[in-house]
Order: sequence, then C-alpha cells, then structure tokens
Amino acid sequence: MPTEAIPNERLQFHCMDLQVHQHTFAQDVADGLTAPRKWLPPKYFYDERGSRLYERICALPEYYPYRAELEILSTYAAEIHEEIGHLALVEFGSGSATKTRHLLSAYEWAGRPFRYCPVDISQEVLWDTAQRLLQEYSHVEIRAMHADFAGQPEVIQAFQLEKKAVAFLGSSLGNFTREESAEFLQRTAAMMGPEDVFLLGIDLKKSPAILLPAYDDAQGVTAAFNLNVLHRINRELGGRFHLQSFEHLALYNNEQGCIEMHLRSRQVQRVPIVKTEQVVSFDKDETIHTESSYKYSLDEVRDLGYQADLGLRRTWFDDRRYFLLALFRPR
Ligand code: AVI
Repeated sequence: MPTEAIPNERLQFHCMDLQVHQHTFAQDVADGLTAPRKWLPPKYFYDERGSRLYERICALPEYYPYRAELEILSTYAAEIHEEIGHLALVEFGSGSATKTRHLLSAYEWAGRPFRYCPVDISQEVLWDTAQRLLQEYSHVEIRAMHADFAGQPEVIQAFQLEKKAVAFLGSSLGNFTREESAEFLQRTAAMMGPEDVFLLGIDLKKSPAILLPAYDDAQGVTAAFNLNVLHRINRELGGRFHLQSFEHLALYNNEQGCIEMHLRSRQVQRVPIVKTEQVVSFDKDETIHTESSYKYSLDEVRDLGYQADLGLRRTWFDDRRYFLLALFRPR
C-alpha cells in the first residue's frame, strides 16, 4: 500500500491506490447488476455526498442507533477509557468521529500523549476529521488510513502498534452478513496481542415498528442516501440511471434478523453503463438489494466473540437498551 506522508509531525496519512479502488467499483457494479438477484455492496454509498447524507440520517428523529450509541459513549467515556487504559485507539470506519470524540476527550483529559488511528473508505471525510481533531486535541497524534478495510482488516498492521484498542462502532458490523462478521472478527482477533481490546458498537434486536421508520424516514433522507449509489454509478462509471425511475424500499427480514434496503424499479427499463460496457434490464418492481443491516441479541454478540476467541468482558447500554457497546479481550 503506497503511503503519502503529509508534513505535520502529529499527522501521518496513508492512502490506498485510487485506481485499484475505481476498478473494484466497476467490477462490483458489473457483477452485482448481472446477478440473478441484483445487488450492490453498501460500501459504495460512501462517496463524499453519501457520507454527508449518512451524517444527515444520524440527525433524523427516527434513526435511533446514532443517538443511542452517542448516549453510551458520552455517559461512560471515562469508564471505557479506564478499562482500555490509554492504548493507541484504532478505529475502523471512523467517519467524522463525532461519537468517538467523547472517548478521545477522556484520553485528552488524562493529560498524556495518545495515538488515534482512524481508518475510513472516504478520503475527504478522513482528511477533514484529522485536521479538526488536531486542532481540538493538543495531546493527540494521528495516523489516518484511507482504506477499504472490510475485506482486509489486516491493513491496520501498517500502523505497527505494539498494543492497541481496536474499535468498530456505529453498528457497521451489522452491514456485513453473519458469516462476514464472524470472519472479520476472527481476522481482527488474530492481530491482537494478549493486552489488546476490541470495542464493538452494535444495534440490538427490537420491534420492526421501531426498526422500519429508522430506515424509511419521513423526510426521505434515507431514500436519497440509497439512491445516491445510482448517482455515483452515473458520475463515475458513465451510467444512465434516471433516479426518478427507482424508489427506496426498506423491509424487515424476520428470518435473517435484518433490515434490507432495496432500490425498486418503477417500470420496465434498460440502463446503459458506459464504463462496464453493459446495458442492465429491469422488470417493473424488480429490485437491487443495496444493504442489509443485521440486528443482534446479547447472546449472539457473545457468541460472535467466542468464535473469534474473544471473551466479552464489559457491556454498556443506552437507557432504552436499544444499542450495545461491548468490550472483548483475547480469551
Ligand atoms: C452504517 N450503518 C451501520 C447504517 C445502518 O444502520 O445499517 C447505514 C444506514 N443505512 C441506512 N441508514 C443507515
């Protein structure tokens, strides 16, 4: 992985090769839209516009996961920091680090230098966030990494940390299938030393009456977020999607225990995509499956850790017990 060093003694910025990233997007679109059941990987939501739309989702009254996790982090930051013990903090999918700030403040209040290593797929958001954190925290040293970490958690080895706390917050693990989650945790655990910790923020199972509005809000922000992936195909791959010809659909899959988001074609249509040299045909009401958001029980979370040889050591919940922050240590 090529590394670009920015001349600031408290910041190192590692960048992935964008050409490789671009190729993967074209390949994934070509594959997903020719599959018998059309689908697109949710990671492509997060270009600059998508990341901003996701921030707006987090501010929606219906989208409780963000505020529930924020409540946990703001209430228990000092306790969590005490449990972690000032280890370098690596964060997968750091985004704008708004919630993590509570934890970073606990590090800062300790009055000693600390290391924060955010890893994110959106380079712009990562860069802006790093700049802001450097201004806000005088004790922080940042090593940021622009990477598609989902299929390769091993990218964090480039940080060469002796001891670390690895955080995966925001219920982002919920966007992996259950098999992918188990594998991700196992591969992450394999990089952990005996004193390292893993901190997981995950959304808990609850009534579809609460879940569904969270993924189909009244203002249509989630719909715009979902449709943004077509917008991105148009912009980056020469797609000819008419966004008005598709509608956002959110449903709860009871058997799998997950919310599914789809884009449903309002009509029979054919859509050319220049860069992938394909013309994609849609029936009326045919959908592209764009995201699954798995919900977990406490036992499922414990079991996920167990499969990765991690023991569940501490749990923190919000007042309504909608969300869980779980701390694991190697068993
Ligand atoms: C990032 N991820 C945890 C969000 C979720 O809740 O699954 C993405 C999202 N999709 C629609 N709204 C939010």
